[in-house]
Amino acid sequence: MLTIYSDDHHLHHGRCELMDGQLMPCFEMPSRADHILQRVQTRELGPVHAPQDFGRGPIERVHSAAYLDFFHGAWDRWTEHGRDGDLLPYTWPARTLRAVLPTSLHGQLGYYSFDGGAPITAGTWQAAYSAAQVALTAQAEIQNGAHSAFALCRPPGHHAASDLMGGYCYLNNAAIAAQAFLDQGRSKVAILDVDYHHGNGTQSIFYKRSDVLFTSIHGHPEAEFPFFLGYEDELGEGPGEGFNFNYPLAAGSAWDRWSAALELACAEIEGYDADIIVVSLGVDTFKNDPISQFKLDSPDYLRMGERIARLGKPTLFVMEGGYAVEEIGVNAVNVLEGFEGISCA
Ligand code: SP5
Ligand code: ZN
Repeated sequence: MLTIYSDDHHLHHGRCELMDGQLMPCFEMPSRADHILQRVQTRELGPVHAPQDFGRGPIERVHSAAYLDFFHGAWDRWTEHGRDGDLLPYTWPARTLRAVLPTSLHGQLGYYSFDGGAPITAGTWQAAYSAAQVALTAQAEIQNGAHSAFALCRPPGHHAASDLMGGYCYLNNAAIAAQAFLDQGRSKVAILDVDYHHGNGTQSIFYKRSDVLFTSIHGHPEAEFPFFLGYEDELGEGPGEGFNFNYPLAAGSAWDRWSAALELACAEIEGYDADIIVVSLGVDTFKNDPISQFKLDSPDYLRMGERIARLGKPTLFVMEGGYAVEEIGVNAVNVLEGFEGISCA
């Protein structure tokens, strides 16, 4: 399997995130992607290519131009204020307030974000832009006939909505790739989001549409980030009704319960008869993940990849979360090796 990777991810290295009521060192760090790349190479998964640059056009198919302009310019506005540390939002237009766009940097950052987990640093825009190009380049490979490809991107994307950052995410790499497939003539894309957290951004982008089926298996939002989306009764809206499926699971869920949910998601994907599958590949379902509560073990990721392969469709894997840095390479690449039918424990 071909991997697309850019070193630009190193340009994004946040110092702190606001998590569980405290400022904590960022869990989403550059060494995550470094470990995955290393594993891709030691397992000889296949060639590793740099991304092409498709420009801002395909990103604007998913994100609003106003949001992209804000994100692109935010760091310079921050340094013009004489600041140089990470920029974090702190006030959001929650219930009873108005979703107006203020003129102030902090007002605008609140408007364009939903949590304090996505710091903007000097290199965040470039890293996120390159991550989107990584996803688009892997997408183009499949569009040109490959059966599968791996977009090894960071920062991740599935929490980012059309004009919202949060949850370590700025640009929704998987959604951008899914939209590119449609724009290049495919008519049905199924997204399978296996990250531990609900892919609220991806869900919201496609919620009213039937050309993208969204399925997600995740920690129950009653008890887990992002709390405010990802419930079972969210089935899509208008023309999108019946094209959104959430499988929230309790803390402590291991492969038995997780794989039962995967069967349900796969049944929906099979019924939908997608042209293409995009997997939002988070491995924060791992038993030793520092911020998550599922109990998947490394060999389970082989089974995951095998099951996805049995869907029998061209499949784009887009890297999302996973914070057990030492094991992230083994777990992520196990999914890909399972998909390819190469068994390795
Ligand atoms: C892409 C992705 O995986 N983003 C995840 C963002 C999660 N941010 C909030 C984490 C809250 C963790 N709570 C852990 C409780 C541990 N006792
Ligand atoms: Zn996650």
